[in-house]
Amino acid sequence: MFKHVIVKTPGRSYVNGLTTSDLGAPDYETLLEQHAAYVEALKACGVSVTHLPASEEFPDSTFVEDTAVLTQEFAIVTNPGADSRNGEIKEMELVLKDFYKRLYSIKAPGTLDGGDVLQADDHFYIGISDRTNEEGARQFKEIAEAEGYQATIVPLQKFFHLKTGIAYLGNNLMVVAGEFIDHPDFEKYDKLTVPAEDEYSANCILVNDYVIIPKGYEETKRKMNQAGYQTIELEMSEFQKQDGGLSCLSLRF
Ligand code: CIR
Repeated sequence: MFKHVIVKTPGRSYVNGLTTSDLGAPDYETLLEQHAAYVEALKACGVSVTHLPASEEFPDSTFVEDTAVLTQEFAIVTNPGADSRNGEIKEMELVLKDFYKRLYSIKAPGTLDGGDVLQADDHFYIGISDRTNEEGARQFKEIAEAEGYQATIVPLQKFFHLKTGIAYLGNNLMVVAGEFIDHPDFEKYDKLTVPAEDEYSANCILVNDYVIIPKGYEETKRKMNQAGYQTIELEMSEFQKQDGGLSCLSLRF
């Protein structure tokens, strides 16, 4: 069970953040509404929320997931691979000191974004991407193994972050899209497969009794409901415009 989450309000500078999408400029008022709905959905899942104020100097800092990886026992502060985002970890480290005694960090020349780390029970999968390099992944694996977890490094072919295309729903069930559908590293799991046109819905989060998914993906929702999961749907358009998904907007622990 998750008891806490950390989220961060997007600032006005959000519209100048990093993106590879051609979906147009985000609308700030709509963005704030969508963020507020996200926070309400998390509260409905029964967690307490640490809500950080906006930081205009870091346009992408609402995507808090990239700054840390949290478990019930320890936290790893990352070393984000994008220069404009790297300073986001300072605030997060201070926040995490209030919650964790065992606090690790990824050190240069290693880089790692939290979006590249997926936890499935006692196993971490670490993507190597444009943001996470081999050294960052190696450091993460070493820390995770020393803490008694298994860890597998997964070089990405196309996805931006590992969790852009995969999510774990417990009960041995992986939501998979694109290059992860037939990936040997995920062979042992049952699969909920997301087709290419619905790929954005592969980034979803299990928070206690609910799976939060982006709105507008009926087939993904149907498959989840059929598998026995209750779903909460959220409009995510303004986050998608900046390459962000549901998991990126919170740290859950
Ligand atoms: C970035 O490029 O860093 C942000 N615009 C999007 C980050 C999304 N984070 C994630 O997938 N974990």
